Amino acid sequence: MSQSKIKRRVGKYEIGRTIGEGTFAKVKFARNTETGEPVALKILDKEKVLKHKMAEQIKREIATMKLIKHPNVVRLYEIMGSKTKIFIVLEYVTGGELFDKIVNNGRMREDEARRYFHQLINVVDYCHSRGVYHRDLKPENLLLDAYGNLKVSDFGLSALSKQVRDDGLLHTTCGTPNYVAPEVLDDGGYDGATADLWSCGVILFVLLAGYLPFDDSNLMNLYKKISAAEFTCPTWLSFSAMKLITQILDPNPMTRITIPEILKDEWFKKGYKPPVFKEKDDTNLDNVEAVFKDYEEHHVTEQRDEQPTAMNAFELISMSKGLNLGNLFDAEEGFKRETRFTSKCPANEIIHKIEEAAKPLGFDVHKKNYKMRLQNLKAGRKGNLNVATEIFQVAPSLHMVEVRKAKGDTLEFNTFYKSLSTCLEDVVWKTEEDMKELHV
Ligand code: ISQ
Repeated sequence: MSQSKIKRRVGKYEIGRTIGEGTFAKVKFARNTETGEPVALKILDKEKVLKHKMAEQIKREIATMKLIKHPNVVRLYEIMGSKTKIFIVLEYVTGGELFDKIVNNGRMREDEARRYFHQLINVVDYCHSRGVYHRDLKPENLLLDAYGNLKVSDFGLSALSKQVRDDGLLHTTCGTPNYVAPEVLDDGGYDGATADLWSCGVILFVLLAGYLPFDDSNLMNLYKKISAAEFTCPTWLSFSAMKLITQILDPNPMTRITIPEILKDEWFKKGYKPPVFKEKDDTNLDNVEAVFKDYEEHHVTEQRDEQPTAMNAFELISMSKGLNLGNLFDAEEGFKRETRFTSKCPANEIIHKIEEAAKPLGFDVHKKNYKMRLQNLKAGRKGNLNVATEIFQVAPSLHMVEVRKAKGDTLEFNTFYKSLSTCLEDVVWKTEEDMKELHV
């Protein structure tokens, strides 16, 4: 027999496999059931977030991402909250991580690396112009879309410029050490803009060399190498590429090359195209504060959604009257105690209509997934009539509804079914009688 599929849903999103996992968040593939559009759903546990005093940082992340609408940045579409979780709905990109290309194919040709570097600098320039510093630029945050364009993700550690201290500098140390600027490791306070540029320099080096400029199994030695900007360029690097990398990987943030200077650099300028913005703003981000609070009216419903049991054509025929004569007639009374009809309405609508029809007839209605139990409150000839219904999916837009007497008098069941089918006139497509006529 066919099996029913358990699907998890959050609001209008149907949740699929896990595509990423971090300390505070899990990222799952999901699909918008209204539009069919795929999304990446970042799921945060509220309790964990509050326990680690991360709420402010996450609110900041969301506020930051709201400001960022760039073709090379993963878009934030929506944020939702349930009693226990926060859901961040993000653009889904299919090209994997940029650095998987290096892992699989080794270093890149200069033209290819330059194209990604152009896109990265465009993103960083755009973010900085809005007072947003990424502070965690690293390989895992560099994704590719289906066209091979860069998509920078995860602004989890970004900070708005208004959060700087009196000295005008940022003070949090974070990020993977290999990509982190020396002044960030020193923790004497740093400028987010020049620190991000250092990480871009490390990324460019890796694209062109195929390995890291600063690496050591010993963390102290790694810190020393980064602080002294102790790296050697591979022999295959062009002079102009080497010159640019050396100007970016300058351990002194005060003399490090700036974005306006990079835009004028000889190696960088080759084939440079400024970004093209063609944005439609369909984001729904008014409720950032609300999802963190315990306001039930703002909570999205989370459900494990049991789909109607799928049924193939063979199963459908074998359930129909012509082939399956068992249990259809009550031996004592000669009346049917089980019948079926087909419907072209969605399963939820069928359930709603059955409920609407049964209640005025004096039935108490219990629903569980795509099964219902209708209990007559008044006792009949053989006690209270109980009717069980179940919906089976035959095709995406065709359902079969089974209506069965579970308890009580069969004659009463037949009378009930007659009244029910009158109320369901616009739901029923073919009754069992219609189907019997088709068979003979
Ligand atoms: C978008 N698309 C694919 C994977 C992702 C992982 C993390 C954040 C966003 C993503």
